[in-house]
Formats: sequence, C-alpha cells, structure tokens
Amino acid sequence: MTGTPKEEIKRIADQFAFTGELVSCGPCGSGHINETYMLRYRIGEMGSIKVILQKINREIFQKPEELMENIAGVTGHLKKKVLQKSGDPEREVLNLIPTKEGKAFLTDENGECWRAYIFITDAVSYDLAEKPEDFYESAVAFGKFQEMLADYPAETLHETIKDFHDTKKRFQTLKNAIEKDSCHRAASVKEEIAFALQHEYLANVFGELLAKGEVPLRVTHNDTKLNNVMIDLETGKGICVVDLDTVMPGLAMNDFGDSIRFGASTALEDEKDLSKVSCDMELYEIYVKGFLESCGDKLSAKEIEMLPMGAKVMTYECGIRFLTDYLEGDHYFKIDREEHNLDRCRTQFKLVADIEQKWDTMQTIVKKYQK
Ligand code: ADP
Ligand code: GN1
Ligand code: MG
Repeated sequence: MTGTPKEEIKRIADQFAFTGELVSCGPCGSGHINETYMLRYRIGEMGSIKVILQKINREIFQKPEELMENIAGVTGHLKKKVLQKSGDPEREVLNLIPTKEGKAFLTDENGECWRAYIFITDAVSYDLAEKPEDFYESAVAFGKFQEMLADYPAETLHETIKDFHDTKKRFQTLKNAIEKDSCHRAASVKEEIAFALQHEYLANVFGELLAKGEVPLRVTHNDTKLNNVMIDLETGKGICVVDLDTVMPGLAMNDFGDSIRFGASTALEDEKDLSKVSCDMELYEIYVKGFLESCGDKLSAKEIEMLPMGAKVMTYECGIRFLTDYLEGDHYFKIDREEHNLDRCRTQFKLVADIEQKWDTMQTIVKKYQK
C-alpha cells in the first residue's frame, strides 16, 4: 500500500469512535488530493461495518478547522433536505464520524489531519462512465446538490482554497511558472505553453461576467468529477456527492463544465494516446439534460447560455493547472509516473480543441433543453 503504513493507519483509526475489530484496510478511489483508505470492522459474530479514513492534504488545505467547519455545516444542511424528501441521510449525504474525544477531525503528532466518514456501501464511483446512464445520474446528483444548497448561507462558508476557480489568476500562475522554469522543463513543453498562451481569452470570460454582475455567485461544489459521485450498484442512481473540500461560493457554469471535461471525455484524464481523447456529444447531451432537469429552474437564462463556455473554461483551466504543476515539479497533484501531469495537461488541451470544433453543436444542445 502506498502512502501511510498500515500500522500507522490502525493507530490513527483507533482514535476515532469506531466499534468492532479492524479486519482489513486499504487505499480507496483515485482522488488526486487526499489519502483515502477503506477500513472494515467486524462487529460481533456476523456483522461488519466499513468506514473511510482520510488524511487531509495539508499542503493544500492550510486551515483544516475551517475546512471541517464547512463540511459539517454543508452535510448538516443536506441531511435536513434529504429527510424532508424522505430520503436516507446515511447513504445520500456524507456522514462524519467523530474522534473518541468528540472532535470532527484528528491532528496527529506530525501535524497531519485525519477525518472519518461512514463508507457508502453497495455503490461505486467511476473514472470513466461505463454507460451513458451513469453520467446522466451524476448530472442529476450534482444538479440536486446545487439545488439543495441554493438556500445555504454562503457568507458562512470559508474559502478553503483561495481563488480556486479564478482562471485569470491560474493563468498568471502559469506565466510565472514558465518564467521561473524552476525544473528546466519549459523547453520540452513549448507546444503546450503555446496552446495555453493562445487561449488566454478563456482565462478572462467568467471574471468579466461576474464583474459586470451578469452571473451570480452560488454555493457550488467546485470539483464535480464523475468520481466524486457514488452510484448505487443496485438502482444505478447517483446517490451521494462526495469530496466536499471545495464547496464554496462559485459559478454554476463551472460545476457543469468540470463534469463535462472529465465525464464526457472518451478517455481517461491521463490517457497517453491522444487519438482516443474527444468530447462525446452523446454524453454531453445526456449531462445537459440531467443537470437542467434537476437544477435548471434555479439558473438564470445567462447562466444556461454560458454552460458550454463552462465546459471550455474548466477544461482549459484544468489543463493549465496540470501544466503549471509539471513546470513546478509536481507538488500539487498526486502523480504515479514522471510525466503524469504533462499527460493530463495534453488530454485537457486536446479536449479544448475538440470543444472548439463542436462549439455550435454544444450550444444547440443547451438551447434544446432550455425551458
Ligand atoms: P480526493 O480529494 O483525493 O479526490 P475524495 O474525497 O474524492 O478524495 O475521495 C476519494 C475517493 O474515495 C472518491 O472518489 C470515492 O470513490 C471514495 N470515497 C470517498 N468518500 C467515500 C465514502 N464516504 N464512501 C465510499 N467511498 C468514498
Ligand atoms: C482534483 O480531489 P480530486 O481528485 O477529486 C482537484 C480538482 C481537479 C481534479 C483534476 C482540491 O480533484 O480541482 O479538477 O483533481 N481538486 C483540488 O482531476 O484541487
Ligand atoms: Mg475526489
């Protein structure tokens, strides 16, 4: 197992309010940020329960108290909404498990922060949609998520990552990284740098709309990857949105767009063979349908009109973030191989170019589902 040794995980887990005897523990999921483990406990002769233990990435989340305050607040609100609809708050919302001392998270002797959640059983998250229905269900889940948080007091949320989707600032950070070239990698990625610079206009579109008051800030998820939704294995429904670290005021178009860049792609985010990478219009249409069905009446005409732009901007932004991380020596996203961030950047730029080709179709599809 990579990351934290098993013995250490057991020692950490012992300090949470779990009952039973730990029988197994292993890494879970393919997130790029936190360390996530699934632990199984035996209770009595027959029963067992599974829990998630997560080491919060302290390089990225510098104020864990604030982060956890956001999560406690948001999950509390979501639970009320789910109960109003007679849903199951244990399966449809993330449930934090406190430490034995009753705290929301644990700080170990190395200053690392850990939290635990009830494991959502009989559900799966995908890095690539197995069938269009999965992607549709993820759209409904993210749409409902936004809808349920529409009346959440946004001013109580802490900004867990400053300027997270400020694409203009992301662009400036890329330019600084190119100039500094601390790892002497810039010369080997001239083509990618040229693509990023040629598309600078994408870094400014939403900042300008916001400044002019043409689109509102809402409470959004901000990391709407397909693998941040749990799909129920029996019903195929998107039951629970996970990864709430970046729930903050943001733009509806960005939540829509981030889902498209990841889930409407015909290949994995780190596919090396770029001929396999494109933005699938069938998947795109299905997502538009699901997202607008579940939260469309909460969105303004301008926001809906800008959804395709959300896909282009988020894909571009993610591409420049991967490129920046590659130039800076891979300190942000977890990598499994030397050029992992570069491969990821290339898929994103390939998708941006493909979205440009399919631009008219993407706008027509949104108009078709706009009420
Ligand atoms: P990261 O920020 O690193 O992406 P996530 O919070 O998204 O971390 O967790 C990584 C993966 O772990 C998710 O994509 C999901 O597959 C799985 N996961 C997270 N929370 C739960 C949970 N409560 N129950 C089941 N699986 C979970
Ligand atoms: C990260 O945490 P995860 O793997 O769900 C990142 C997103 C990126 C994504 C790219 C907090 O998401 O912003 O879009 O990788 N999360 C954070 O795959 O930076
Ligand atoms: Mg995640």
